[in-house]
Amino acid sequence: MKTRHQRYDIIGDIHGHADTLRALLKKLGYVETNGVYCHPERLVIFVGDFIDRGPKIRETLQIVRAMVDAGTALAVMGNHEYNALCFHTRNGYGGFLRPHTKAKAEQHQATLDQIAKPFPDEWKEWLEWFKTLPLFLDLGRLRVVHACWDNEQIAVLHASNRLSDGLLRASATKGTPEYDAIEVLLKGKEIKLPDGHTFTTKDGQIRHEIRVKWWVPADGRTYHALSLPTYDTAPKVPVPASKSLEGGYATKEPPVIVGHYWLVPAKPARLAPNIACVDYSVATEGGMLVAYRWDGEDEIYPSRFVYTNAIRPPVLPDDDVAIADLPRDKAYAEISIIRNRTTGKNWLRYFHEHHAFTASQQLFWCEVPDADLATITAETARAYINGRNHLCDDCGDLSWSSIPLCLYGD
Ligand SMILES: [Mn+2]
Repeated sequence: MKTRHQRYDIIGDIHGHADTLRALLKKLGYVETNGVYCHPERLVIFVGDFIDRGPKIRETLQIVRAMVDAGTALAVMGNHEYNALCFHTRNGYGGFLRPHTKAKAEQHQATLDQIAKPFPDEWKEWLEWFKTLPLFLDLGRLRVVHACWDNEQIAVLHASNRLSDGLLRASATKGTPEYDAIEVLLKGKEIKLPDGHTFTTKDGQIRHEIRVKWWVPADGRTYHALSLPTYDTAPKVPVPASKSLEGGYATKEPPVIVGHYWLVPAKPARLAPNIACVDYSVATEGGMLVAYRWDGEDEIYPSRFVYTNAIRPPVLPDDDVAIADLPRDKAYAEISIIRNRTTGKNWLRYFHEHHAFTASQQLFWCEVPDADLATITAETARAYINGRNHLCDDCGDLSWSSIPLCLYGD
């Protein structure tokens, strides 16, 4: 008889993109009840990196924590949560475990602006919650960690799978075994380039190390072949024997799902038969939030990735131009299609002065791709808006509307 396994949806780095998270959860069949997303047969596993970068960090944390507290999701720690703990923990020598340099503060700025400064007491609670997140999850036939699975480094933690104050302090000191363990699990493996070689990151920083495909044994392979993602400029000379790369991750071991690697948005693919990354840069232009639906398989199936393109608050400068005024519909609403001269995007504007809801909900907007323009008529406009993202007329922000546009008689 076939054993029934718990089935999981492993969701990649969110970085404050709460609207996109809601859209992905909905696509995966999770329904929100009393603030908690739930699926009748499945659980979510979040790979960490909830904070920094994006516009709705607090809401992201609220969605994730509500699910973890209710038992509809598990979550592991990302390097951004770890860095935040170090940034806000005093080192006992007048400074902090993570120095408050300009570069490090900038990486953390969105979280400082959105939570730490306006809600300092609440922020302390979030930091305490971060400490409850496991550093890795070994579920027997499935493993989840933010960046890299390494049995030797996991052994260093002596079965302690939480960041206690002692482990936090030890791990913040370079040269300790705890430092290496946290680096590897949460940030992945890096190797130093040969002398004279550097590469430049997306942020413009010059680096002397590259991230490597930690599951691949180094034996004889080049820096270029081992780089993750593949750096075209990485030298095509063999990497010298290096302890940190010994062995790789055996293909017979259970599948590992990670986030972290900020992959270039593309159709998600596995990295190896038993390795998948679900981080496709939701916080960058054109990015996506990705999930892997695991049903007990020992190998990653490319068909089981599910993803949503990042939903961003649109720019609404005052250079909109009407390109079509449609006749009023049966509800006698004003309907027009507007093109924004700066962004080149089209918006369907639907205004109904007798709408059943409050004043701010009388005006509905949604984006219209060029290809759909010809399909919109007075008869179809209302149906077109329903089920899409609506713009909130109060704040100009995009919201995944829980109130569909329905009028009396619908
Ligand atoms: Mn990360």
